[in-house]
Amino acid sequence: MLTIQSPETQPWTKAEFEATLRAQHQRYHHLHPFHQRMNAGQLTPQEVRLWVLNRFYYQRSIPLKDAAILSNCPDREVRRVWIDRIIDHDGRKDSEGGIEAWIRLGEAVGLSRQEMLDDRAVLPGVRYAVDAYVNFCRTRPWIEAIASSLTELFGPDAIKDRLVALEKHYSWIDPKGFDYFRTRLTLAPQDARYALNLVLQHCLTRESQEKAVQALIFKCDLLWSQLDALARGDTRPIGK
Ligand code: AHQ
Repeated sequence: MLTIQSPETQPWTKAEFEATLRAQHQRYHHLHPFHQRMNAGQLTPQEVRLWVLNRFYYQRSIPLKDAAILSNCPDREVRRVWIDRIIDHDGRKDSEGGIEAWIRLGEAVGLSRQEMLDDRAVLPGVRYAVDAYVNFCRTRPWIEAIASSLTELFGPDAIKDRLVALEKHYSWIDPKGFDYFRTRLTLAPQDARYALNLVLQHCLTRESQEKAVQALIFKCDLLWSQLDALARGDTRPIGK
């Protein structure tokens, strides 16, 4: 029997689907007032340290969410590629990895390694956003979790602008501390391209396409809410 699909249920073409994913750029955290203030050189050293310390909780959670995606993904070809993301952050014998590079960023802004690794300093709003991301990747189908990583379509331009601003306005920070961002400028576009192709290739029904877009919106919102918490600062009666 011929089933006529209505415009609301008909799958998007690949071009329409990709355009809908890329349209979420308008929700990306480069537009958040905190990042806008950072790029304008208006953050105090204390605000920079708060950002570096709290973003570190996000960075060191990335391998956990990527390992969750691996554990849910039955496709060996995908796992063989995706596993590199864990190594990019955790490092291995011959490479320090992004987590170590972020600790060096912490030291460059005046935080000790011990402070960076002290979970108690993480703001509640940051912790809950990051933990929500890890749990999303643990509990949702692997392709939806991969779709949530597509914020990296927007990352490189934001990091490029940030790097220029940090070097221009924050001369009190040793620029070697920014090595992490320089590495992302190479890795993020590769990661985003691979993830986008997987999502376009696997989400062929309108329902799966819309779930992929919702996963990307969810991720934009969690990145946004981290910065909302940072903009408010530590309002707890007892800091740790
Ligand atoms: O440094 C970042 C990073 O390693 C990742 C992994 C990726 C993912 O899998 O969700 N997202 C991401 C991001 C990183 N840096 C953020 C920034 O603004 O510095 C951007 C963030 C992202 O866009 O998701």
